[in-house]
Amino acid sequence: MALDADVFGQLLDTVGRFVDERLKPAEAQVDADDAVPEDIVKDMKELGLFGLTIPEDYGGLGLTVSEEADVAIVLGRTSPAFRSVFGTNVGIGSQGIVIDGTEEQKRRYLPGMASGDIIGCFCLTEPDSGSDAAALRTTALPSGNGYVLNGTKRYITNAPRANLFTVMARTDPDTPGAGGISAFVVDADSPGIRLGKAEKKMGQKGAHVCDVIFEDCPVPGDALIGGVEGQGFKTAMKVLDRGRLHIAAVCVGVARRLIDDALAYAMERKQFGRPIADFQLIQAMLADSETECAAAEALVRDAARRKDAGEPVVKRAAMSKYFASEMVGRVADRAVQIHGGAGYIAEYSVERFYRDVRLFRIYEGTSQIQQLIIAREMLKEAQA
Ligand code: COS
Repeated sequence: MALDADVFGQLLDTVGRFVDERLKPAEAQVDADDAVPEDIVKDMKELGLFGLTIPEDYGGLGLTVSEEADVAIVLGRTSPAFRSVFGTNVGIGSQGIVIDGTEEQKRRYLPGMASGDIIGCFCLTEPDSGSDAAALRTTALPSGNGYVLNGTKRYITNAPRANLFTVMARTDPDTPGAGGISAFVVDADSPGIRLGKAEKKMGQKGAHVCDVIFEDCPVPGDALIGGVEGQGFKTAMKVLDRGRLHIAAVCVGVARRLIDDALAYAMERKQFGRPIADFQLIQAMLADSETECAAAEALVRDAARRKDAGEPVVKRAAMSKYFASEMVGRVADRAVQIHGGAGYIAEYSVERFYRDVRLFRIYEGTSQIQQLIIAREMLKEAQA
């Protein structure tokens, strides 16, 4: 349900102030330390950021997809690592339970996720199964009243801090592909769970990923999401549809920040006796970035509005993620170019953002997977 317009307006203002006054000044330190300070995490909890999309009945704010996009655009104006702290609780780490969980699973986990006391993450990717998610090999074989998990999940965002994993695993090894996959909620302190080493990444320093290894890890029968076997792949895809819209909105916010920084630099920096913003080749780069950012924003907002109206948005979510993530890559590249030599120097935030945005074209489905989904949906529509 949508929030009252005034209440939502206040939320957006508060988040905007938090971004400008609290997060932006800490960006360089977070990048240098590869850690988001705990006092900032505490403030995020107090602001309710962990519970943005969790329904109000379970202690969250229950934002609509359009409202979530608005907030994500504002949050995009600072380092993506900050969003990552609560991003899995807002998106892929909670939505499996929100969308397909039993009432008992919702009551048990969502209030803690909304408050930030439980950090959730999403375990789909494996060493040999990335884009081909239905090829995953982790097994959840029946044992007593429950299951035993075995397998390795790779590059799991927030795993080092997680209390709860949504795990896609094969309950029916004889059924290849999507049909044999089920989804589970697994407490991180269950026996038989080991974390891999923290990976060193190109960017988004302060956001952490590692492997999650399940070795004869017992889970109770009521850990099966929705209580039905064989639905796990579909749960994962539904989660990703919403997640991809969220990431697209973040890309719009980051692009807006990069455009603002590039414009400010171009107006300040003088060459040939004039601000470089006076030169048409610089103006062309600014104009392209501004236009592409506005186009991505329109695409994301339209898809979000349609999703709130109950329309299927598989194609539009993929289009939004594809266009917005590629767009912010181009915008970051131009922002570095406008900064010239300074753009390659770590003191300027465009250097950091250039590295940070590279991930948007990869996670929650690569650009190539989005293209494939878009074209498949087009063919389905044409054949209907
Ligand atoms: N919502 C609901 N159901 C969906 C769906 C969606 N968005 N997408 C697919 N499904 C259903 C299909 O309808 C099909 O159901 P039936 O068997 O009942 O017909 C089932 O799921 C299998 O779908 P499909 O045949 O399309 O699966 P594919 O193996 O061909 O793969 C892609 C689909 C490539 C789209 C999928 O594997 C994918 O998104 N890969 C990228 C994974 C990813 O984003 N990883 C990032 C890591 S997580 S941060």
